Amino acid sequence: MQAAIAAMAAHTILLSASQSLPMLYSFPNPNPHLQSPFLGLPFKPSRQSLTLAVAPKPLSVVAATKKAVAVLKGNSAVEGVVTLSQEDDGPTTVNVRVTGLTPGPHGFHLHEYGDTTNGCISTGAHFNPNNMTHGAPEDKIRHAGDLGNIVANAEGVAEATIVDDQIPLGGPNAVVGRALVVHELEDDLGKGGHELSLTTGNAGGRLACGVVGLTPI
Ligand SMILES: [Cu+2]
Ligand SMILES: [Zn+2]
Repeated sequence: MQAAIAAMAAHTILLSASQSLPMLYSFPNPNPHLQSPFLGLPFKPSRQSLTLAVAPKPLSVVAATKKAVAVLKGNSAVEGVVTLSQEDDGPTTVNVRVTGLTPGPHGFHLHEYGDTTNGCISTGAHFNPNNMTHGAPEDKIRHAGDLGNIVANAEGVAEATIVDDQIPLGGPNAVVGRALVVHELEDDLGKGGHELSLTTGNAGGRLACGVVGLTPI
């Protein structure tokens, strides 16, 4: 499963969890025999295989799951909860629900600092450990924090599931302690030709933000 997710594009935005689950998790296997460790060969117990079976090896490998959450708030009616989870060194799955938005797309980024001393302004610029210019999540040249847009429906609710490999919850580029920000306007993904396109996507003001913090698994 992890491999299947990792094999997908570096970044996938799916509009809702209910849509995403079948896409992410149903990969029909046309030939279940291929899953056999013996690849269809007749299995004859032998002294060698017996030895292998009892050879000392590390205790069962337990997947290292990390989970985090950000509670988004600001100076307006916009608020939300974002959960992040990562298995081992795989991509991070981000589940987003933000309410109180104007209908339509809103830029959604991981900003550098988890500092909300001066509201969302003090979260700094987009998280950019590789010194790139602003782009779309699927671009090679992008800030690590560029998560594209979330889209609010007529009720002002935006729900999305984002799978991205540049926002790990551990290691040198961990995003824990940084902040997620939802913006007033659509992120032009670096392609709008505005003077801010290559830095912020010209996504306008910061409506709400929240610091990413670890949660129990
Ligand atoms: Cu932003
Ligand atoms: Zn950016």
